[in-house]
Amino acid sequence: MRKEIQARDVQNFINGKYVSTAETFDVLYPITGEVTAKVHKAGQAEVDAAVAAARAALKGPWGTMPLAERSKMVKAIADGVMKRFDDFLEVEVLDTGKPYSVASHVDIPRGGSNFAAFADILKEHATEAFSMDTPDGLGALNYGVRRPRGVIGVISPWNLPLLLMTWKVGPALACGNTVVVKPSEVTPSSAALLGEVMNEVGVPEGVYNVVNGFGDTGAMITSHPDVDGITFTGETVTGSIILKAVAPTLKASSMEMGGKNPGIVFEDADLDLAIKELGRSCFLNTGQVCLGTERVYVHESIFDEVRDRLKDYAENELKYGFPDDEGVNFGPVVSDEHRDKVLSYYKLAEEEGATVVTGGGAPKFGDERDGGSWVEPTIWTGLAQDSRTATEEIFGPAVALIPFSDEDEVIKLANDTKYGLAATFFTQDVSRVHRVAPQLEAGIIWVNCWFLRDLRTAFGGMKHSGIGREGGVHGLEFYTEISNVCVKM
Ligand code: 6OD
Repeated sequence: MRKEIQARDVQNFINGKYVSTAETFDVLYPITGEVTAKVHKAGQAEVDAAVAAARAALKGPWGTMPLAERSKMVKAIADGVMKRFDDFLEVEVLDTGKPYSVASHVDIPRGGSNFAAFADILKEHATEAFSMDTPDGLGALNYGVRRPRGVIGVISPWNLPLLLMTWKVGPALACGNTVVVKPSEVTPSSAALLGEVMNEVGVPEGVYNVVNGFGDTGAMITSHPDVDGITFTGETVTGSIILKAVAPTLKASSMEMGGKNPGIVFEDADLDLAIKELGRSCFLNTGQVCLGTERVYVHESIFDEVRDRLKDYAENELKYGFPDDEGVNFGPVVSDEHRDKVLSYYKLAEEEGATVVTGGGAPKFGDERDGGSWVEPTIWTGLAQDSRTATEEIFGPAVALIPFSDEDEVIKLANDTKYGLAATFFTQDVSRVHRVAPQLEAGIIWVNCWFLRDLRTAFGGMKHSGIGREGGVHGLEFYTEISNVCVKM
C-alpha cells in the first residue's frame, strides 16, 4: 500500500534530552526516494556534551546503582521497546524500506530481546577464583573483580539498525557502562526513538546518548579521549579506519566486520531444507545481512537441481511490494548509493563471464517505486573462484553457485577468502558435520539452518571479519574490565 510520507525531525539525544542543531541532512525512503526525515547533525560540541553526560552518569546514579536494580532497569528497557513495537516498526521501515514482515519478525523483537538477554549477565556469571598451592603462594586466593569499561562508543550500521545497535547497547548497559551511539546516517530514527523509551523507563540522564552524522561524527567519538571503548559493526574498510583512529587514545575495540560467507550443499543434504535456508541466507533483508551467503558450493552431482530450485525460490518465493502489502517479503536496498554498488557487481559478474540464472538488474514498476533503490535477486553460475564477484563482499541479494567434487576440495574453496565471519552447510551425515565444522575458518557456523541465534553464544568473525567476540559471557571481555585480586593470608 502507498504510504503518505511526512518528513520527521530526528534529533540527537544527549543527557536525557533531544537536542537540535542548525545543520540537517535528509534520510530518503528507499521504496520511493522521498525525504522521510530531517536529521540534526552533531558536531564536536554535541559529541563533547554526549561524552561528558555519559561520563557524569558513570560517576552518578548509574554507577552507584545496585546491580539488581540495574538489571531490573535493563529488563524494563526490553519491555519498553516491546510496548512501542509499532512505533519502532514504523520508523525502521521508513528508514530502510524493508517489509513489515521482515522488521516485525527480525529487527524489532531482537530490539527487545537484546536487553532482556543481557539484563542479568553480571548476576549469572560467577567471578573466577583460584587458590594457589605453589610454595610461594600457598594459602593465596586470586579472584576477579569486574567493573564497567566506562563510556562505550557504539558505531552501528544501517542494515539491521535497531537490532545491531541494541545488540551492543543491551550488554553495555547491563555491565554498568554508559553509551554514546552513532547510528548510520541513513537509518538514524530507531536510535533516536530509543531515547524516549529510556526516559519512559526512568534510565538516568546521560546513560544513553545518540549523536547523528557521518564518518566525521564517528571520528569525533573514536578519537575522543574520554571514550573508553568502541564497538563497531560494519564494513572492514571502515573498521580498519576506526582501529587507526582509536590507536592514539588506546581504546579497547570490539569489531564485527565484513564477510563473503560460503554455503556448502553436500550430496546427502535434505534439499527441501537446504533450499529454504539458503534462500533466506542469500535473500533475507535483500541480502543486506553480514551473515548472509554470497557464494554457494554445490556438489556436482546435485548442481543442476540446486540451481533450478534456488532460481525457483528467487522467482516465486520472493515478493516485491510496498512494505505493508500482503505477502511482501522483499524490499529495496537501503539507498541509491548502495543500489549503485550492488548493480556495479551485477555488471562486473557478466564481464567476468557469469551466466545469469535469474535477476541481474533492477526491476521496473511503472509507479513511484521507480524512484526507489531496487535491485533484483540474482543468481550466477560460471564464475571463477578468484573472480572479484566471488571474492568481494557485495552485501546485496546476489549469490554465485560453484560446483565441487569432494569434501577436502570444498573446505579449501570455502576458506579461500580473507574473511571469516559465517559459514553454513547442509548434510545429513553427522560424522561429516563434526569433521567439516572445525575446519571452516569462520566465527559462526550453521549446519542445516541459518541465522538461528542464541544470544548466549559467542558471536564474531575471524580474519578480516572481526576482532573479539560478543554474546553471552564472551561480551564481558569487552564490556567490563577485570582486575585480579591476589590475597595472601
Ligand atoms: O544476530 C546478531 O547478534 C548479529 N550481530 C547479527 C549481525 C548481522 C549483521 O548484519
